[in-house]
Amino acid sequence: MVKEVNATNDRNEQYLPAKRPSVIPEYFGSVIAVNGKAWPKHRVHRAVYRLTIINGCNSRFLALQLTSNGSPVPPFNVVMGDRGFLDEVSTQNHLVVGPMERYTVLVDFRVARPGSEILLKNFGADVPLMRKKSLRPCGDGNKCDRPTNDVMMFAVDGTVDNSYEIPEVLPRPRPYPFDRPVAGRRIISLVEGEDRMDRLTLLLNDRPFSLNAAKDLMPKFGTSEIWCFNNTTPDTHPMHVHLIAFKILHRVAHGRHGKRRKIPADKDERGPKDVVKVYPDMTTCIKTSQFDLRGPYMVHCHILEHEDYVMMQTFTIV
Ligand SMILES: [Cu+2]
Repeated sequence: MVKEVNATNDRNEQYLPAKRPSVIPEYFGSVIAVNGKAWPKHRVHRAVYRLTIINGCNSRFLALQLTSNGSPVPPFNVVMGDRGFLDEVSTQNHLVVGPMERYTVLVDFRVARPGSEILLKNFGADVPLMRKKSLRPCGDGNKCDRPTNDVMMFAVDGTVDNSYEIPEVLPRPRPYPFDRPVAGRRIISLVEGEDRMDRLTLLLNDRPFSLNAAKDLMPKFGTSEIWCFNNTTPDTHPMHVHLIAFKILHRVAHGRHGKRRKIPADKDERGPKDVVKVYPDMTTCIKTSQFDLRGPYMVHCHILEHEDYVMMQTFTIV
C-alpha cells in the first residue's frame, strides 16, 4: 500500500493550509510511505517476488520504475490488474498506477547483483497528472531527486532461490464474462467549473450529486453496457465504478480539426478492472460485466478531493 504522508511542520504543507478555502482541488503529501512506513528497506533473496501495489494516495498518480547504482535492474512483469489476471504477462520498465488502482507484478531479483540496492522510484510529479506523455522517467531528463521520487528500497542478499519462475501463460477461466451482448451505451462527461467562492468544482455530466440516479443512468438488471468517459478537463481522472468489473475497450483521442484516433488499451490494462485512467482530450470506453444486483451504486473519480466535491453520480440498476 503506497500512500503519502505529511512529514513537515510547515503550516503551508498541511492538508488545509492557512488562508486557503475549505475545499482543495488536490492533495500531495511530502513523503511516500509503504505499508505505513516512510521509505522502507526490504531485504530480498535473488528470487522471483510477487508484489501487489495499491496506490492509496489522495491525488497522486504513481509512475514507478526500479533503478540501481551499478546493478542490472529487473523489469516489472505485470500479471494482474484491479480484479484479476491480464490476458498475458506484460513485461515493462515503467508502471503508472492511478489512485486506488491495483497491480500485481512479479519481479525477478535474480538479475540483480548480490549485495546491490534496488530502488523503487516514482517519477510522477507532485501535481495532477495531465497527459501521459508528460511523464519523464528517472534518468530521461528527470533527476528524480525530490523526496517524493523515493518509494522504497530492496536490498538484495546472496541467496539464490529458484522456486518460482515468471509464468508464460496466466490462469483461466476468468471470473467476469465480458462476452454478453451490449444492452446500452452511455456517455459520462467529466466537466470542470468553479463555485461561487472560486473553488474548483469537478462534476460528472455537469450535475451536482444526488442519491437518486438521473434518468440517463439506469442500466437494466442482467445486462452489460458500454460506457464512455468523455474528459473535457485538462487532467487525468481515475474513474471508478462500484459493483461491477469492466474491460477497457479503447480510447479515442480528440485531435485537431475534429480528427479522431482510436487507441487500444495498454498491455497492462488488458484484464478485469474497476478503475480506469481517463486521460484529457480523450474519450475512454469500457464494457461492464453484467449488472447482477438491483439498486443504487456510485460512479466516481478516485482522486479523493474530486470525489468529495463532487465528481460522483449515482447509477441505479433497475
Ligand atoms: Cu478527478
